[in-house]
Amino acid sequence: MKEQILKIKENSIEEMKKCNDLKTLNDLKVKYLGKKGELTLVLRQMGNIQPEERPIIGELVNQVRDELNVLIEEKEKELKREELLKKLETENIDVTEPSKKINLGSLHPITQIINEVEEIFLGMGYEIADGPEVEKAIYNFDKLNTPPDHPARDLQDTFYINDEIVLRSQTSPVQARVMENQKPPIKIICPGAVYRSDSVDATHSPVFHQIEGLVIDKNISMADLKGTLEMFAKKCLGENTKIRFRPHHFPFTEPSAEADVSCFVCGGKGCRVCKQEGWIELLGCGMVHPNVLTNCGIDPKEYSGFAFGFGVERIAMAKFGIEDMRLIFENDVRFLKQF
Ligand code: 2U9
Repeated sequence: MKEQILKIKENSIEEMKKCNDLKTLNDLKVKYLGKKGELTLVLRQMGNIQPEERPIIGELVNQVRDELNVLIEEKEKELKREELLKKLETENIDVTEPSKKINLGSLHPITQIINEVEEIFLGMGYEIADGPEVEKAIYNFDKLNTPPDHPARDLQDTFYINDEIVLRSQTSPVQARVMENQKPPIKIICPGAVYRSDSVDATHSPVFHQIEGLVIDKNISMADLKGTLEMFAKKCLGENTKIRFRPHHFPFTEPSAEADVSCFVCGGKGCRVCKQEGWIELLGCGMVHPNVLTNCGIDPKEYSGFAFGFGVERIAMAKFGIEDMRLIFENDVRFLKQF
């Protein structure tokens, strides 16, 4: 049996020398060392030999198997190296071949407007504040001087989760939360999605975006509000933009106003965008109502402030010439790729 084992070793080494590809090498491994390989079969015949010979034969088989394993491993490394060298010699990469075209996306027009407005106000020293979209009615209405019988609180206008929780109908609750948690001076803008129970049409959507701003400090006056908004309008819509204020009413500001800007398409002469008026309604604003300051833990005798707010979709529609708000939310790539 010893001779048989040594013969197997001799044969396998001989065959391995001739082998020059990985597939044949693997076949050789199976042939000699596999489950039904020649060396394994020798072990199965151990029953036929003298018991005292068994350990000697067993050790010899193990020794031969270890040697073969080492040789196979070395041969494998050698063949792999040869294969790689052959590949490097034969495969050429054409670095001048045009690459596959990658379709780059772009920022959604609403995101573009929000980014642009953020940049302008960051430049004026404002911070950006964020808050929950599912909000307590207390923050969305009560603290903002909007009593339970106010029409804005009607089920027809606001999405209620239950009696106390709503989908925020404005980003003002973010400002109320900041006022509660931060001592003045406060200078923030709050961009984000808001929800109102409106049917979808060319100018309405149950979800839209707002940017609201708030400044609270000592001696803040209507002059600061006007100067800030004029600066903003010029930076956002062009240096020649004019701004005008019309009296208005909001429960959270007193006095309140709506601000219009001279049409940035025709410069005020009258065109399709401004509906021949020369002016475009931009935003709502006012001096923060003393009740709101008190409700949010700020003493109205010591501090005053102004606030403003606008709908991002309306600005995007005017600026990009979009005539139907539904296009903004449908996310049709043919529409979006124009921006
Ligand atoms: C606090 C106090 C006052 C935010 C303001 C407006 C005026 C306003 C609307 C314009 C169109 C929103 O998208 S829209 O429907 N907003 O006119 N918003 S003053 O006033 C605040 C906010 C927070 C604590």
